[in-house]
Amino acid sequence: MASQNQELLQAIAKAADQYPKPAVTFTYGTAGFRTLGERLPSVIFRVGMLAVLRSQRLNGATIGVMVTASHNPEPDNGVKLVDPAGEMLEQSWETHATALANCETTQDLISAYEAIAAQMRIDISSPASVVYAYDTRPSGPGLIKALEASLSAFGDRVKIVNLGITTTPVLHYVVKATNDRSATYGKPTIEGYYEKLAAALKTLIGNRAPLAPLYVDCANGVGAVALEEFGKYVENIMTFKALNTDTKSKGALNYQCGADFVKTKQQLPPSVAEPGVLAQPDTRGASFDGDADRIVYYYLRDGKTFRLLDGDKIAVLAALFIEDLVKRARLQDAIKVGVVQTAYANGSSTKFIKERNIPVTCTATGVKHLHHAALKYDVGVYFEANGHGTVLFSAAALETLHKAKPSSPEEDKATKNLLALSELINQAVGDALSDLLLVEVILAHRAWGAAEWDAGYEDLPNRLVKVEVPDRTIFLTTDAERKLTSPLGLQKLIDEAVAKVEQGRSFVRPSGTEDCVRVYAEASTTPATDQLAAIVTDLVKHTAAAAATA
Ligand code: 16G
Ligand code: MG
Repeated sequence: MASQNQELLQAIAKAADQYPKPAVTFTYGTAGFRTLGERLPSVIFRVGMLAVLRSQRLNGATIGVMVTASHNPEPDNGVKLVDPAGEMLEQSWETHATALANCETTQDLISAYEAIAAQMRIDISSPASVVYAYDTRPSGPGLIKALEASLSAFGDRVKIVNLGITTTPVLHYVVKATNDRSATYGKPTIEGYYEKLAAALKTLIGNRAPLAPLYVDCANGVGAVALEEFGKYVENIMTFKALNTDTKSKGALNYQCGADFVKTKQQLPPSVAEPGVLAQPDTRGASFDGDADRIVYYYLRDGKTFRLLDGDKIAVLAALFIEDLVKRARLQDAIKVGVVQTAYANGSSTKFIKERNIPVTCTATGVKHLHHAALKYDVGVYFEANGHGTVLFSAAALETLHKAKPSSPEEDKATKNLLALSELINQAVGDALSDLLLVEVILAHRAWGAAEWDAGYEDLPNRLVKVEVPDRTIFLTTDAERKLTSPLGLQKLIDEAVAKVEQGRSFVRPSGTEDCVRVYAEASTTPATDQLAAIVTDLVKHTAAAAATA
């Protein structure tokens, strides 16, 4: 075996020589590695090596590799690993990813790789399985070549599946389905996913009238491809009016469109604001982000005023609907619904949910944190305000539903609808497409338009400020990022500023994706919010500058 491993190491080294590391320090952050696409070939090569190790460590379970930079500008790209259950890579492995990515030479790389294998007693010649996909970015195909060069160095020890151009959530689904030994989750293919969603949608819509056509801004990204393909499966039930579907023109991706644009600018993309698009009263639109794992909705109130229906609004809609169904199925003693949010959730949404006796957990920013917290509920509804999210049904909840003995047609129907919802909602990760179907189904069941959905609660005015500081690593948080523990004394000053403002709330956290600190503020009025945001921003700037000169 030793000589076999030597040969393999030589093959890896030879291939790695083709992908030298540029003079850049890489970090596997909240959303994997992300930077200019042209800097990434060596990183992707090494991620391929790590994917194989991870698979080997997990007895050959299939690992996913997704090449995307989501809502970032077109020249950027990124890569992240997907664990066998379709979840984000286990956090302890992020360090290994960072370590491999930063090895300066091939020799260092091979040593670091062997060290990880030795530490975890992994036989590097054992079988592995990797499935990968990429979005529509121009740098994608080149980066995939680097990935393939890495994976093929292992010869036929590694089983490889290339899904081609598809969305992040589709890849997560395929990973989960591939590893599902009971084979109940669905066929492990892109088509399998669409079939599953379409079947669940048909069950849930039943003999209701077809849904109203929906405008979908695809951010000129891979969501356009998914929407077009999926649309064919549900032609009789719903029609999509796809906007921003240009995946070919240079510079179009995420430019003045997409969920991130809408959420951060709090306005319609110019293409959606064109006269006639949302003109009919109560016409809804939705925006995907660049890799279609985020969605926000909107409409024009009274045909004029832009109203955003963000991740918080989706969470509330979903949690209340599911809670209703659980009660109708008379399963409220066995199935507890809970909501997971982050500090960015609008205070009004949290209050609204709590007043309805639904428990709320607050976690740090980033899908993996919300996902893990949601697993603690029988049905865990998790959404970030920015539109990342999904609903997780625990194994116990599914068993309760499968074994339920309904004593009336209404109970039977509610139980079946809950089961269909668990099929409609991506159980691996938030999916803009699956979330869109969830929203549409709920609105159809409630016979609501956007205005009725929006009517539940009124968002508090809020501001998000990006602050560039000399060193963001001095900002340390606790209490799900709601409080600072460092720099010392800053939190007290923020608390004092907040106390002076009606319904005031503000927090400061270092970004996990950019070199900056983010300040969030909300209050009862817009002027008060702006003022609070400005005061806290000043506090942050002064403290950071003082720390830099100290
Ligand atoms: C990443 C996260 C997203 C989070 C954002 C925060 C995933 C897949 N994505 O995009 O959930 O909201 O980072 O960015 O986890 P920030 O740390 O720069 O504020
Ligand atoms: Mg995304």
